[in-house]
Amino acid sequence: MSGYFDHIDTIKYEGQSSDNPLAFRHYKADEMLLGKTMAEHLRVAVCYWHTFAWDGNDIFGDGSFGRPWNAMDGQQAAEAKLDAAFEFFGKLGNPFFCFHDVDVMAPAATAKEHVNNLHAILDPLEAKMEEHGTKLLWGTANMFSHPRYIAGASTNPDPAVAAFAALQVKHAMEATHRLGGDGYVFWGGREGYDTILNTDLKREMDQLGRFLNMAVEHKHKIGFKGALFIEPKPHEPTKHQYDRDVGTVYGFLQKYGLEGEIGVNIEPNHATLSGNSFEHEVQMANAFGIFGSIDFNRGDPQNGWDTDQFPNDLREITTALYYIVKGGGFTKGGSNFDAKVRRQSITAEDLFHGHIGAMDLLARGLKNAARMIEDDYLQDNIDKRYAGWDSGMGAKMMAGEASLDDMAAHAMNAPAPKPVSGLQERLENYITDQL
Ligand code: XLS
Ligand code: NI
Ligand code: NI
Repeated sequence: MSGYFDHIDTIKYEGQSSDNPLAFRHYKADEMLLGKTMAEHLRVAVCYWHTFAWDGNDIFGDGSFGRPWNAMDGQQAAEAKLDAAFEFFGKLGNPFFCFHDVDVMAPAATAKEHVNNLHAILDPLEAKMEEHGTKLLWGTANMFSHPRYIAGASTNPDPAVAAFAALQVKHAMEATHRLGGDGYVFWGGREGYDTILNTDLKREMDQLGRFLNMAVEHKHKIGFKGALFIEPKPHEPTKHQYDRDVGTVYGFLQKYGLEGEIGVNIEPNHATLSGNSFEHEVQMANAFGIFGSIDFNRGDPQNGWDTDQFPNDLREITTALYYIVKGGGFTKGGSNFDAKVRRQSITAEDLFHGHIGAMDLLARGLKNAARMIEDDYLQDNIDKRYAGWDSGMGAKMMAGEASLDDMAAHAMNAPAPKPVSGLQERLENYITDQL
C-alpha cells in the first residue's frame, strides 16, 4: 500500500556538515550526555492533533493541506490517518507520540458512539505501536471542540456536560493505560469564562477540583501508573482559564488536596501568553516539585496568541533545558511538539522540516545545558550570592530560631548592609557564549 510519506526516506543523523534539509545535523539519539543518551534526556514526542488531525483551517479559511485521510469518513479516515501517522513516526524516529481521544477515532455524535469509536481504533493503534516501537508519552480527552463544551466541561453550569466529560476522561485514561502511556494530561480549554457576569467562579473552581479528584481516584482504581499533568494556559479560547500559570495551578492543587497527585505540562507559548517566560514556568514547577512535561513550541512576539509554532530560539531552549535537566529532567514526561506548520506549509516535507528543526534545536540546547551544568558557573554564582544565609542571623531566621525582634536588634548593632552587583550583563554574556 502506498503511503503519504512514501517519497521521503528515513531521517538520519548526518552531522553539521550536511546540507540535506531532511537529515538531523545535531539530534543523535544515542549520543551520551551526563550519563544518559540524548533520546533518554529529551523523550521526543510528536502530537497527533496538529500534525495529522488538523487540515490547515483557521478562523478565516478552510483547510489548505488536503491530507487524503481528511477527505475520508469515519473509521476509514481514522485508519488512514493512523497509517500515515505511524509511517511518519517510523521515518522521523521519535520515540513517543501524544493524542486526544478525538484525534485518533471516527467522529461520534452520541456517548455510545464515542465509546464504540474510540474502542474501534485501539486494536489497530496498539498494533501500529508494536510494529514501529513508538510509545505513548501521554493521552488526553478533547473536552473543548464539541459545542456541548461551549460553557466548559467539568466547570459547566450543567452537570450533564460534566458527566459527558467524565465519560471521555474515563475512556481516554483507560485507553492511555492500555497503551502503556507514561502520562495523562488535562488541558482545560473551556474551564474558565467568557464573561464574569454569568459566572459563579467559586462554584466552577470547586467543580473542577472535585472532577480532578475523581480522575485521580479513577487512576488508582484502574492501576494506571502514569503521571497526571495539568497544562496551564491563561486564556484562549476563553477570556480567563482557571489554570492560568504554574503558580496558580500549584495553589489550586493545594486547595483541592491534589498535591503529590498532579504535576504540570508546561507549554512555552502558554507561558508567554500568561506574561511569564518559559524558564520562569520551569523554575516555578521545580520550586514546587511539580515539574512534569513540556509541550515545546513558541508564540509570535508580535501577535500575542497561541500560534503553536515550532521552537527556533536557541537561547530560550538552552536556558529552559538547563533548568529542566538541572531540576532532575524528565521522568514520565518528555518533549512533546505541540506545534504546527504554517498554513502555507502544505507539503509532506514541511511536516518533516518542522520536526527535524525542532529536534535539532533541542539537541543543541541540551548539549549547551549539559556543558553549563558541568561547568557550574551559574550555580556557583547563585551559591555565592546567597552564601550569607548559610550561617549567622540568616540561618537562624530560616530555622525559625529568630523573631522579628531578634532580627531588628541584630540590625541595630550590625554594620550597614553593602549593595553588591547582580552581575546580570555578565551572566547574560555567559549564556550568549554557550550558543
Ligand atoms: C492548547 C493546548 C492543547 C493541549 C492538549 O492550547 O496546548 O493542544 O496541549 O489538549
Ligand atoms: Ni499543549
Ligand atoms: Ni497550546
